[in-house]
Amino acid sequence: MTTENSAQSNTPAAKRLDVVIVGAGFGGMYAVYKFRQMGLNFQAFELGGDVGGVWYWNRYPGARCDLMSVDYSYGFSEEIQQEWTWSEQFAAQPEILAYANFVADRLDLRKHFKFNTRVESAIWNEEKRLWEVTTDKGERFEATYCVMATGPLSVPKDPEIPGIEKFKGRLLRAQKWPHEPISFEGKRVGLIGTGSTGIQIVQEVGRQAGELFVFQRTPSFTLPMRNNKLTPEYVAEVKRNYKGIREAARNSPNGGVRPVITRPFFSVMEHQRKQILEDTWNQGGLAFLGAFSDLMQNEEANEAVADFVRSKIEEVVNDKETAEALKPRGYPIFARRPCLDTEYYETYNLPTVHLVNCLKEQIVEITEKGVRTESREIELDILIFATGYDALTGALRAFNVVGRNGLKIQDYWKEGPQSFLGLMMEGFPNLFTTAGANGPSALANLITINEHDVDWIAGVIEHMKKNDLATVEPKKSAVKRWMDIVHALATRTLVSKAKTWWTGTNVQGKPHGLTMFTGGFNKYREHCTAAADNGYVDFSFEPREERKAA
Ligand code: NA7
Repeated sequence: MTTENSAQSNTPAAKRLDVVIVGAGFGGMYAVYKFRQMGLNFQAFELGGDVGGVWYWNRYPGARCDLMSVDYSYGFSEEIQQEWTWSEQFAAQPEILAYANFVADRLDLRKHFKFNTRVESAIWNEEKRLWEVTTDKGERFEATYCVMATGPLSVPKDPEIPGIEKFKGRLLRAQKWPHEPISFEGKRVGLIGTGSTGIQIVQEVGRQAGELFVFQRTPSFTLPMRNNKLTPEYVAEVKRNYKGIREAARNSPNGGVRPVITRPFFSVMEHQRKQILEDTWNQGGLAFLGAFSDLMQNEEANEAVADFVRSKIEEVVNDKETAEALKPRGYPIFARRPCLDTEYYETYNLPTVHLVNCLKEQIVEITEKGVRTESREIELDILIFATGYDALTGALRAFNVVGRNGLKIQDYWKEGPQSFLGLMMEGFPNLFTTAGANGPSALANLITINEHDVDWIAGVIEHMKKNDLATVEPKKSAVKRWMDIVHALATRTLVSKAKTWWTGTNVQGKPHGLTMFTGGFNKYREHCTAAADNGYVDFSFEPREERKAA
């Protein structure tokens, strides 16, 4: 056995922990709470200055969650759900961040985090059977377990356009928005990207800016959100019924209380289909999403619904050419994350809002003054990037995670992410991911998933403590079986047919393919429960004693 030799070098001695937690989003916050309840010795880290994860960083105007607030909140604490009151059906970023802060204060979580701290590496020490973790502050830790609550959307991606550094105006990134208010009044503003983020920005900035130029490459389908202020009567009903609401969420495919319909599109007559689409469109986005059961399997049904949405765009947008450019074509509706908007298409009727169709007029470069397309240079005071993320795998690949025998995560994931249940990887003992890339992840309610995953991880740690086990990792066969399930399900859905961050096609050089579990959160939960209830037979454990004797 080697001994700690830090005395010989100037490196500070590593602090010994049970668990290192990375991330102060909803996963990391709950992990801190849970592990404290379990009496574990842990330290949590966060690059941002406070709690909230993606909601800490994403402060752009219009940022809002497209899941209902009563869903997109913790269910583990009756006190918290009774004490906190949402003001809107779909909460905006400031309210979600206020909620994260409320939880952190109420449960006194902040003291467990080192904020403004980047974890640089996590390297498995085979001899000591623990993770050696270093930070950008030069600190060193040794932990039995690592919990990576690093989130699916935490590594921003700039557009691959030359000249970004030349721009002399103000460059803003939606995913790392400044904390101070930004005035767009009288300004010429450019926005690149029309995913959920870009759409939310257009609605707000389009009404404030002197002029807004929206650079759109692929149009997204977006549905009316029809947000509501919550009445005291409704809030009282929800609070009385939270138990049932959470139970329903845990047993639903989305991890939330979206309508689940068993009615296939062609099971009803044409005039009835049209009426259902009209009615659900008028009710708002979530109802429309749940109108029919087979839209992600039946291409013909999907195309009919896409046509319906295109006809709505035509009804709203006055300028024919703009309306045509805004109509998404060439990929199934809902294969890119459907956005929920508030008068997005109406914004294009303002004389100050201009759509630049990059499919016809490609961006060539970013210049000192603005954006040069194939046909003109558009001068700008402010340029906003809403160009998305190196999603799902970006955060873990961004730092040095090295498992057994020097196995780097970048190599293990060379062909795309693989794991058992999105929770653990072979060769990376005692390392867990929450809302991992092979779970339901971005396809379901991330708070529900995070709570579930932390509880499951806590179960494994309890099991190991009880049985005096030192290490756990999934068997190769289990990883293979899970990835076969994930891939088989992926072939059954039209989701794979669009180029999106869901399939990794938005980042150059990234392996392509749908690697999230598309079977629904409820099914995912069943798989995870079975993997524990069967005595963890899909995992290899090393007993503590064996090594002592060796
Ligand atoms: P998305 O959905 O990945 O959208 C990014 C957008 O940026 C998308 O419209 C891209 O067009 C566009 N983009 C990227 N690079 C370029 C270049 N070079 N030129 C023009 N347009 C470009 O990210 P979001 O932040 O909107 O949403 C991510 C998730 O956050 C969302 O799904 C919710 O879950 C919350 P492209 O499609 O590549 O043609």
